Amino acid sequence: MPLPSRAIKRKTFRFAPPLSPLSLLAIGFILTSCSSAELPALGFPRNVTDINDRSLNLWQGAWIAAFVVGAFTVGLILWAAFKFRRIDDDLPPQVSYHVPLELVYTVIPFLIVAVLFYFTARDESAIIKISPSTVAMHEIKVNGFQWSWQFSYKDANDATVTGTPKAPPTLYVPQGERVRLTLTASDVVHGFWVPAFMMQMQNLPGAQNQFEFTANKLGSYPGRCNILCGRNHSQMLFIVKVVTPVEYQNYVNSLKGSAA
Ligand SMILES: [Cu+2]
Repeated sequence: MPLPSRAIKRKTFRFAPPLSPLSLLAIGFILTSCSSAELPALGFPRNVTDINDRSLNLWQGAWIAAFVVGAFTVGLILWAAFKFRRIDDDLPPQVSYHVPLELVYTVIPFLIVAVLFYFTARDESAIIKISPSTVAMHEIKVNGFQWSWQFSYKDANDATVTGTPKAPPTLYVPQGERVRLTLTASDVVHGFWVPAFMMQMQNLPGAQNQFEFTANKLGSYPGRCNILCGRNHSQMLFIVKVVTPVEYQNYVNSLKGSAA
């Protein structure tokens, strides 16, 4: 059916672009007070542990891929919007079942997912790899319960520190030495999460999960439960304190002393 003909009035207008991507980026950095040294990390906490070191490339690569795909998509949208904008009342050629085109837009997303999957699986399996028993290791058990955490240090003959929602516990780890955490739960599923380490793993009742890390930077890093585990989930806080090996040894000795 032909479209009702009607005169199209061409309005003259000036295209005032909103903020350009570059100026948006600049405003973003000013608002987040991101320095030029931090810029390549794109908000990623660098060098806190060896886990961060490994996942930094994955993080940067994922952002670059997202920027490229985003820019390409916006470019295509703008190109189509301007090139094929309504000029007259004639219908443009109607295309359906364009097999080559449909193959292209099926294969490209598949390739994107495959590449992201490959790099994610490669880094994840390296991060959760457990060292052979010959490697020197500080072993600490991390038990989650409603509503806090228990840290048991093998170095202190399994002396245990138990936190409460009002007095969140502190997990001490030595700088530059390998630490293995064994995660368990007393009641329901909890999630051990230290945002600055870029690492989280679940505490499962009746099962053990493990991961290892070497902390590079001294400091205190907040941690929390990241699995909604019940009413007081939000109070399941803790601190990870990276201290010098000597301070760690003193702490462990003090635990042994108080347990004796
Ligand atoms: Cu929890």
